[in-house]
Amino acid sequence: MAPKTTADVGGMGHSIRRKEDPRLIRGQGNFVDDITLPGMLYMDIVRTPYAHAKITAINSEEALKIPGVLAVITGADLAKYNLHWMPTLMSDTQMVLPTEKVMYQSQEVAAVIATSRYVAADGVEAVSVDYEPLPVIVDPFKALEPGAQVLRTDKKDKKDNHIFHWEAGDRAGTEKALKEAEVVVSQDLYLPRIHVASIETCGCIADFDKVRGKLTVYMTTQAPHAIRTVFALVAGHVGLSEERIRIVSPDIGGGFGGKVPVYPGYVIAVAASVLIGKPVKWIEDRMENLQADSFARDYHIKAELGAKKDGRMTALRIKTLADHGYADAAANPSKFPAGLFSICTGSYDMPHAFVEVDGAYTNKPPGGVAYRCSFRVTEAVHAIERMTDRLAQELKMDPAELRLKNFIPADKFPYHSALGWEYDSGNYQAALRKAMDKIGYQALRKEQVEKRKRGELMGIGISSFTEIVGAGPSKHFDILGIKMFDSAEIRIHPTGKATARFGTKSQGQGHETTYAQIVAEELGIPAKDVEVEEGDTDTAPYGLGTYASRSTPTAGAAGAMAARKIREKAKKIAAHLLEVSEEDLVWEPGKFSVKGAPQKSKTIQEITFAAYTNHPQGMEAGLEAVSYYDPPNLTFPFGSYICVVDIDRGTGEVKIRRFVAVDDCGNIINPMIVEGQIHGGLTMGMAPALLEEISYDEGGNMQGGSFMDYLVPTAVETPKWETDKTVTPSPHHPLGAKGVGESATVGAPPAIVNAVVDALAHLGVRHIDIPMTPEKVWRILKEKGVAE
Ligand code: MCN
Ligand code: CUN
Repeated sequence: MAPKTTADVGGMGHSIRRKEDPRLIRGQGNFVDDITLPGMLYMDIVRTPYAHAKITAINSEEALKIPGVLAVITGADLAKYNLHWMPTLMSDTQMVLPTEKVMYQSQEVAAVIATSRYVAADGVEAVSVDYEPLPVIVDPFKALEPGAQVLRTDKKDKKDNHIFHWEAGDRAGTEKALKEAEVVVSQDLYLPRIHVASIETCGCIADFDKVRGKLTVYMTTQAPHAIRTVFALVAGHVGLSEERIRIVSPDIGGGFGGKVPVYPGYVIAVAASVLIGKPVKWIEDRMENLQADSFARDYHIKAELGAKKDGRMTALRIKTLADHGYADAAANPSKFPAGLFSICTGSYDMPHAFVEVDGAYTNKPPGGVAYRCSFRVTEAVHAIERMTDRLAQELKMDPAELRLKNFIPADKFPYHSALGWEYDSGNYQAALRKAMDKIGYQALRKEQVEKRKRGELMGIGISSFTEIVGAGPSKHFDILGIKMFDSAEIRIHPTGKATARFGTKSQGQGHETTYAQIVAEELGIPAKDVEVEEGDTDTAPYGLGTYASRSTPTAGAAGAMAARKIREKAKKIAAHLLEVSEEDLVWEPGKFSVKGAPQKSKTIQEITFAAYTNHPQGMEAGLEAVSYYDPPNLTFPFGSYICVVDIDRGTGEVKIRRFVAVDDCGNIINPMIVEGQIHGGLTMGMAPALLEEISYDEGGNMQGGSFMDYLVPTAVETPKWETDKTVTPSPHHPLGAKGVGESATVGAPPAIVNAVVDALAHLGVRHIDIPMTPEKVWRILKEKGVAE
């Protein structure tokens, strides 16, 4: 689709350079830790080495002797104000600071407030805590065994470690279809705990102004307004009502879902600032970040897929056990304790499906947070794309052919899935065919046959994923009762420039650029003249924030709708200026002209000036609009990825030789930004497939709590991604756009696993759990007698 606007205007479809980059690449960004306030104090946190223990004493005496240490805050101090527990986004409860026992290794035990960061750290060393260790549960299956020790003793009536049961689909119908299926493949899959490890850790500055009774919190949050509401709900009883709270998210160095929840550190810093009356800064160090927050996945999946002998899929059944750690602090919409996992029928026309998920408590940090996942869609896509390959192997069919046979046909959209979703639009065949052509699929298969004869291990893996992003619609989606919509407010200033504010918050996605392009597209005001603001609750309209690739589907749509309201008013002013009726005007980006007399026209800038200097009698002055957009449906971006791997028989190392990613996110606002999102997402998809994992030993000790053990990919490990696209607009989004930010992370891992399993299939390998580290792969090679 050719852009409607000129390059100077820079509306949709132009790869204009990111407006935020000049400051970010010059080191002139403004992150929380860059902010210094007069009289600011520093907080550091005492953490437990035990995964489960009673606290018998906390001794702060020595710490308080250190010059510069002003206070040591404990759970008992917070309990006086009933602030020692807080609600999680899933309506569970989580400790701010413990009063009785700790539940996971590295949990917060006390906080030291001091005049400098260094003194605060010395204070932490000097606090001594006495613990009485308790038995530890790290295995969610054991947690659910009858007679297992009950972990949440704080909950009066809790008799087990079961958090929730959730299911979707037709249990009986699926059971019957599986019984009648000519082939059934079943597989256990484990998606381990992983951590987003964004460049910037979490942190905040809490600044309570005693005189005005107003709290300002600069914080690393993806959802400033929702956080403000949560703060007001938690601390309203001590006088912090919502109009007196201002949350400011300045520049954020990566969120990836990890910056959605409220972590104890934020709340302690707020309590400290209110109690002491001075600004308090808390910035996590890398180890704290890796050990205590932002954990995703930890899904134990059992999947069964039934089909006819010719490969036609007939039924899917999935049973999952989710390890949530000691509290269900997942960031999901309230009615969806397993997120949007029920997208697990994927891109296939599946007649019957049933899925159930149970959540369990263990002695681990709260899990299920997020990792570029669109609310558990990564897990769902992993399951169905692995199962599809399992089926292909079973039937000795080509996995591409099996997919093409089962895809929802392009003419069946909007498509109603067996698990209750209405897919808005799609053309899965086109995306897969494009990827196959680009990578030269048939030639690669021939090459593989040749290589196998020579004993070389080469594999080709496909993933044809369907994403589900853009929550709302508000009738189904809320967080703690707050409906999920999003917002935009556009003000056009007399000289024709604009300020546009949104309820979302970029953490690196480039909203300052792409939102400006949306305004440019709709009003013809050059994107460079549109200043985009997000993240300050005192100025931005209320919105639910940026996660689940929802910004384009919700706030982006709100931006278009607000701009259209402005255009309506601009039309009235243009009619007045040109002395014609509105019906006689035609719009082209940037100006209204008179039908049949194109030389008679008014530019948007002339109209804007008139809105403040020469507006029609009886019309209000000014040119601005707000839109709160409640999407009628989610958007369903999709794609087909093909990965080629070579496996080193000496080391077990998996080398990604080629990776072709064909994505479809409907109409694109900025192609360069979308490509960047996909590149980053692919690397973040490769990471858990090959490298990243956090596990715990029997004692609840974390393995992988530093960058020595937790392997984040660098440019060295990253292959050259080859991207391409198809464009299937969303029929209900005002710009035809779908979200894209998480597509690649969601779609990539199974393509890589499928490729590795494909390389080893002739040896009888059917499945490998991620991460497929060299050691794990080498052990398989050894077992199969092909290691060199
Ligand atoms: N875009 C576009 N055309 C489309 C769709 C999107 O030009 N059809 C552009 C958007 O305008 C936006 C970007 O692509 O600039 C991503 O848009 P969208 O898919 O709507 O996702 P969000 O803006 O809501 O971003 C959230 C998403 C999520 S949930 C995670 S996790 C993630 C991701 O974005 N975290 C990121 N990408 C990230 N990228 C960076 N640099 N940092 C993070 O923390
Ligand atoms: Cu699931 S990570 Mo993103 O939704 O912020």
